[in-house]
Amino acid sequence: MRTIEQLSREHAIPGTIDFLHGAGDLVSVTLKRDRENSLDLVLFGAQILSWRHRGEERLFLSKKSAFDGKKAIRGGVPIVFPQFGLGDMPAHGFARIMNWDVHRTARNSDGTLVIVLSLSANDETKKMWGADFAAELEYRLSDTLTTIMRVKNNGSGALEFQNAFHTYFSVADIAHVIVEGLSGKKFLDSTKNREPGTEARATITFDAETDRIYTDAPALVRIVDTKRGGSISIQSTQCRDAVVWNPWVTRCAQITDLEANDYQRYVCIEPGNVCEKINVAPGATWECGQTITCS
Ligand code: TA6
Repeated sequence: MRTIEQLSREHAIPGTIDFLHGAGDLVSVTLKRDRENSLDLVLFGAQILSWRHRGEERLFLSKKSAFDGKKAIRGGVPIVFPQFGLGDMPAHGFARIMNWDVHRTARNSDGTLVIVLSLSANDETKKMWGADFAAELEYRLSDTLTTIMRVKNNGSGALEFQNAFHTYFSVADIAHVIVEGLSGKKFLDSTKNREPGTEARATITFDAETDRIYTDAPALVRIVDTKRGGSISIQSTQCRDAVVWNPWVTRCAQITDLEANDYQRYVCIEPGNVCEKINVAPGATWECGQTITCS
């Protein structure tokens, strides 16, 4: 892994894209458009930890999260890949617990700040997943936040995986949050062993543990925060599913890196490909993405 000095020399745009020692001494990167609009991420997990949009923090990050470079960080935008949930690999795959490299940074002529991170098959990933892959995450910060994930199959056989952008959106109070766009959609209820159902409500509200995989998800889902005011739109591409997760009281108390009341402070909306695996042919590159807009 390259040092902060090397990364700064090769990729910093001083005062705009800077590399520093972050929480737990993890290598972190700040993309700063101005005093009120910035993005903080760490190379461990290629994980966004903070997005300040017009002076307001838009993401939830647990105060109890470990920043030890081993355990997944609780909050921000964990990247789920190549496995969703439990399975042969660590929970939600290994992308969120590996150190990613910096491929390039840029400040485009329209002021958009860009960082591209990369992770390729190596001895560590091969112990968990035999596949020969090269993954890239491109973050674009303008007045919106865009993430693009690309996965190339460098092997000679099929490459199959699941993925999701597991974004923890900060909300004023979950009891005053409405999620729009999923009415009439089919889902699997993960609190009931993935029992299938169809969303009968016009909008989703929260008064109990919610953990659903919407399997015919639309490209646009909106969070309306009636207490804070305003809304957040999540526009995705090449994501067939969208997970909606809030642990509520009992499940929250069981998650050791959350405080008892943290369930009130976030909702996860997670566009991805969870039910059916993505299949990438040898030599081909697949991509998906999400753009988050606050109003
Ligand atoms: O995406 C929803 C979910 O899979 C939930 O079932 C829930 O447990 C959550 O992710 C958090 O998983 P984690 O492995 O980060 O504790």
